[in-house]
Amino acid sequence: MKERISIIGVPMDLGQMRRGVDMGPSAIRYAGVVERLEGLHYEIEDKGDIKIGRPNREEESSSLNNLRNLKAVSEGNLKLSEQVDEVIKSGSFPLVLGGDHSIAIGTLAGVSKHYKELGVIWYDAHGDLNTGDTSPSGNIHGMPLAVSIGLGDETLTRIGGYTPKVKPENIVIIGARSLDEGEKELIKEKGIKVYTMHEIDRLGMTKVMEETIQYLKERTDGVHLSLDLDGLDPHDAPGVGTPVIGGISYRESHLAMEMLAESDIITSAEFVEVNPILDEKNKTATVAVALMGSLFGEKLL
Ligand code: B3U
Ligand code: MN
Ligand code: MN
Repeated sequence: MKERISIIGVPMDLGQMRRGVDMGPSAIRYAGVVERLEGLHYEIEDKGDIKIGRPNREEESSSLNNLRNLKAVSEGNLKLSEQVDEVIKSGSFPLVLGGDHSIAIGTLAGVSKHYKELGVIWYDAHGDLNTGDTSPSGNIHGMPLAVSIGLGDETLTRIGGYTPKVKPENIVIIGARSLDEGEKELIKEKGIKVYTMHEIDRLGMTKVMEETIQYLKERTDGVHLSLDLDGLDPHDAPGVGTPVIGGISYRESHLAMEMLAESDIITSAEFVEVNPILDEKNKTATVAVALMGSLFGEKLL
């Protein structure tokens, strides 16, 4: 792991319908992310928040090709990709705070320039593998993984000037339990590795992480962790826009982060979908910060 971590906040709420997730970066800062990581002896640079434009009334009410707020989402992601790129060039570890999951489009556009075989761990209740054609909602936060493998609207897939960002065989999805039909087909067609809740229950998180780490070590030269807090059970992370019961527990998630820290494979990370308006006393942001602690090497003893 690098010695310097650069935090980038992305107050994006336009990739979905519930307001409040734009306050995620503030909630995570308030929960003490800087202090927590400084306590682990990292040098922390907080780069503040990316400015996200507001769509005008007309843009907000119309949705071109089933892609809500396409213009503002793509512009925000372009800015994010440039910042992430700069952070990596400066020798620092990019830690991106969301915001809804549409921001993974920009993060991956910035990260993937630096790796030949970028790996991605997608920790999420959802697949986020929709395109405008398959999406039931038109919400771009349900599309970023599809975009990163080159599927969907060019405005999104071409951010950073190249596509795709990631190969399907370099992706591991963990925690899936709400997949749309089009996403299931795509997973099969592209051979994406998925540990649904069924496999997590059956194998246990230890085995799931051992296999994931081994799989990615064999084929990648850098791994991005994209952690959607709705991957966790809503009991442990209630402050998310689309909670799905039967999720990964707080303890399993800590174990997963600790095993990633031990493996030393993670080269960038983002924590997304924290919505303080839907939360209980900032619990979800607090959980996010605790998981970051484990990811960056915090130990119980
Ligand atoms: N798959 C659905 C729901 C969804 C995706 N991501 C979240 N919810 N958070 C969709 O709208 O694409
Ligand atoms: Mn997601
Ligand atoms: Mn999700």
